[in-house]
Amino acid sequence: MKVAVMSDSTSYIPEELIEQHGVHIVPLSVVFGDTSYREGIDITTGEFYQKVRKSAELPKTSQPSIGMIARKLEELANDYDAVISIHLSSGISGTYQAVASAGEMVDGIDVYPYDSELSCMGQGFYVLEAAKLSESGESPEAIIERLDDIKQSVRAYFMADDLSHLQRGGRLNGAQAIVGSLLQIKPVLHFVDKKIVPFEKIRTRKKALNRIMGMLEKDAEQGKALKVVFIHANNESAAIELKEQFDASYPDMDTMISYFGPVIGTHLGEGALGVCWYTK
Ligand code: MYR
Repeated sequence: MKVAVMSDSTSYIPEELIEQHGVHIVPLSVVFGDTSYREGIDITTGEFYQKVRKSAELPKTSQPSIGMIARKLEELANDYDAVISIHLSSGISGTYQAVASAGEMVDGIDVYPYDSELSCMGQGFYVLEAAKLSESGESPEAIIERLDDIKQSVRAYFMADDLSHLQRGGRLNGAQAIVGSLLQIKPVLHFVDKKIVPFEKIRTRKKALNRIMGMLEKDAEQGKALKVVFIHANNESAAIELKEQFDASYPDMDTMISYFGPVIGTHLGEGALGVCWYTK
C-alpha cells in the first residue's frame, strides 16, 4: 500500500526535509487588505515581516479552501492508495475540518486526517515521523498509532512579545478578565484541549524563557532522548542562543531551529519564541 504524507504550510518544516521525504503541503494564506498571499508560495517569511512593519492595516489569515484541498487529494489519488494528512490544531483553525470534508468528496484514495493539536514544527515532528514510517512500508493504522504515541510526550510552550495579536485574532482563551490582565505581561502559553491558554503568568520575557527552558531541562535530566525545536518569529539569534545554551548542557540531544512563518506570525507577532520537544 502506498501512503502519502500531507500537511499544511504552518508546520514550517525545513525545505530540504520536505523534499527529502516527499511531503505534500497545502498552504494557508495571509491577507493584507483585499490581497491574499499563500505562505511559502506568494510570500516568504522575510517578506512577510517586512510587509507587516510597513503596512497600515494588520493582516488576517485564512485556511485553504475545500476545493483546493480536494484538487490536491485528486492528484495524490493518481499515485497513492492512502494519505495521512497532519494539521494544525482544530481548536485554532478550520484546516483539519476542511481536509476531513475534502476527503469525503474525493474517490480513489483513503484520507486519514490527523489533528496535531498544536502547530509549527511541533506539528512538523508528527509529519517527519509519518513520512519515515510510510517510507518503511507501514500501514496508515500503524503510522497513526505511532503519532498517538508521540502525542503522549510532546510539549509545546511559547511566548509572544505582544499578546494583542492573539487576542485580536480570537485565538487566546481563558477568562476574559485574566486575558485582559495578561496583555501587560509575558505569560507562557501552551495548548490545552486544542486551544491556546496561559500556562503561567510571568512578568518579563527573560523569566518566561527561563521557565520554559527549566521545563525542558527537567525532562532532559530524566535521561530521555529528546527531539527539541527552538522556534522564533524573525528573531533567529534568540532561538540560536537558547539552542546553544541547551546543547552545551545536553550535547547528546537532537536539537534544531525553526520559525513562525507568516500565518502563525500574524497571530503571535514579531519576536515571539517557542520551544517544542518530544521523547524519541
Ligand atoms: C487560520 O486562519 O485558519 C489560521 C489560524 C492560525 C492561528 C494561530 C494561533 C497561534 C498558534 C501558535 C502555535 C505555537 C506552537 C508552538
